[in-house]
Amino acid sequence: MDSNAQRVLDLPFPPDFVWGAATASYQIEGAVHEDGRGESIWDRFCRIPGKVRNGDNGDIACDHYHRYKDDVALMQTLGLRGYRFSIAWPRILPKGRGPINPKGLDFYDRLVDELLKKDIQPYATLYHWDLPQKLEDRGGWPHRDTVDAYVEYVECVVRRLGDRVRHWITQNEPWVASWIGYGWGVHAPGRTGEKSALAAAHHLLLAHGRAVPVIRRDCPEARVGITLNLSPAHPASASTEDLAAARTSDGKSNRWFLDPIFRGAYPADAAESLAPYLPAIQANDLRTISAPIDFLGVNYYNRHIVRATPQTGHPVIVRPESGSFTNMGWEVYPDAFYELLIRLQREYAPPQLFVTENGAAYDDVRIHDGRILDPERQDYLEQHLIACSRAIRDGVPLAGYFVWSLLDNFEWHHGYQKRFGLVYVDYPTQERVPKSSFDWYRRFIQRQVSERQRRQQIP
Ligand code: GCO
Repeated sequence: MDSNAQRVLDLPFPPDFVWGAATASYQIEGAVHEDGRGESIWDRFCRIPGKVRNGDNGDIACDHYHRYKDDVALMQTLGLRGYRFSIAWPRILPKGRGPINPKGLDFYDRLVDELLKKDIQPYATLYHWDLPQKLEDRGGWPHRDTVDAYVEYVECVVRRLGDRVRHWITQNEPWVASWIGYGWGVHAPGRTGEKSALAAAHHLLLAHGRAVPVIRRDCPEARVGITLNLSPAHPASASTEDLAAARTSDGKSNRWFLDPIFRGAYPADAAESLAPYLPAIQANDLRTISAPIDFLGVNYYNRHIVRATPQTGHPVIVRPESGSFTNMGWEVYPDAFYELLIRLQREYAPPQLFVTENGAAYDDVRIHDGRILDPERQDYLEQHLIACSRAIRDGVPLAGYFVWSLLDNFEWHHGYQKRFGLVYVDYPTQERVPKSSFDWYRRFIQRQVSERQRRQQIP
C-alpha cells in the first residue's frame, strides 16, 4: 500500500464526522417531463445548438427519479452517513410560483424516507441551478422579484420535509450560477454582461439571507448553511502586478460572497472596481444576507494561478507549466485546500464547515472483465483527505466530507463526457458499476467507523 493510502487510512477524523457523497437534481434525476415537473432554464439551455457538448441534456441523465432506491442502496453499501442532493424547484412549483405540484414533493418525500430507512442523513440543497423557466422569462435572478419566488419555494419544501431533513443548504455556488450563467453565457440561461451577473449574484445572496429565518421558523431543528465554490488565488509571480491581480481575483470570486455572508458588506476593493455594474442594493439587503448560519459548505477542486494582463492588469487564470491535472484540466493541488480551510477559519470563523464537494473527473473505462479501475481518483481523494485531516488537527471545525460525486452524471456544458462518479454509469443501459475508488471509499469509511468504535470502548 503506498504511503498516501496508508497515511489516509490512519487519519484521525472526529468520531461524528459525516462521510458523504453529493449529487444535484438536474445532473442525475432525468424524468424532466414526468409527474408535473415544469421546464427549467437548463432544459431550455440544452436545446440551444452549440451550448452543450454533443447536444447532451438532462432528459434522462442517470434516471435517478426512477432508480433512487438502487442508488440509496449503493450509498448504504458505501457506508455513507450523509447524502447531499438538490431539490428541483420546477418539480415543486412548475411555474416558479403559485400552484404546488404534490407529485414533485412526493418524490423527495420518498427519497428522504428511503435515506432515513438506511440511516443516511439527508443534506438538501434548495437551489442547484435549475431555475423554473417561467421565472427566467420574467427576468430571472437579475430581477429582484425572483427572490420572493425563491422564498415561496423554500416555504413549500421545508414545510413538507422539515420534520425529517435537518441540514439545509440554501444555494449551491452562487458565483457559478451568476457569472457563468448570467455573465459569460456558458451555463444556463446563457446571458452575458457584468450587470446581469452582479445583479444575479446579489439576488442569489439576498435569497439565501431571506431563506435562513424561513427555514428556522418551519424547521426548528434546522442547521442552515450555504455552499460556495472557493479557490485560493495564487499570483503567477512575485511581481507587483501579479500580486495585485491575484488579490483582485480573490476579491471578485471568493470575498465577493464570503464578506456579505460573514461580514455584512461587499469587499470594498472589489466593489470599487465593479461600481459601474452594481445592481440596486437596498438599505437592509446586506443585513439580510448576513443572517447567522450554522455552517459553511465548501466546494473545492483546485487553486487558481493568476497573472496580470499586460497594460490593463486584468486578472487572468493561467495553467501551471507542470503538475498533474484532472480531465477538467484542473490542477491537483491539495495544499491549497488546506490553505483555504485554514483561511476560512481564521478570517471568517464559520461555526462549522462541511466539504460539500471535492472530487475529480478522469477518463474512466471498463476493462476486459467489466471493472473500472480509477487509481487516479483514489489518489486525488486521499491527498485531499490528508489536507482535511491536517486542517482539523490545526483547529478547523470541519464536520463532514462529501465526494463529488456518487454517480457519473450530466456535467453541465460538458454534457456526459466528464465522469466524476465513484460509480460508473453506463448511460445506454443505466447500469451502475462501482469503480475501484468506490471500494476504496467503502473500506476507508469502514476503518474510520471501527476506529471510532475502538476509541469509544477505551475506558
Ligand atoms: C460545481 C457543481 C457541480 C459540478 C462539479 C464538477 O461545483 O460546479 O456544484 O454541479 O458538477 O463541481 O464541476
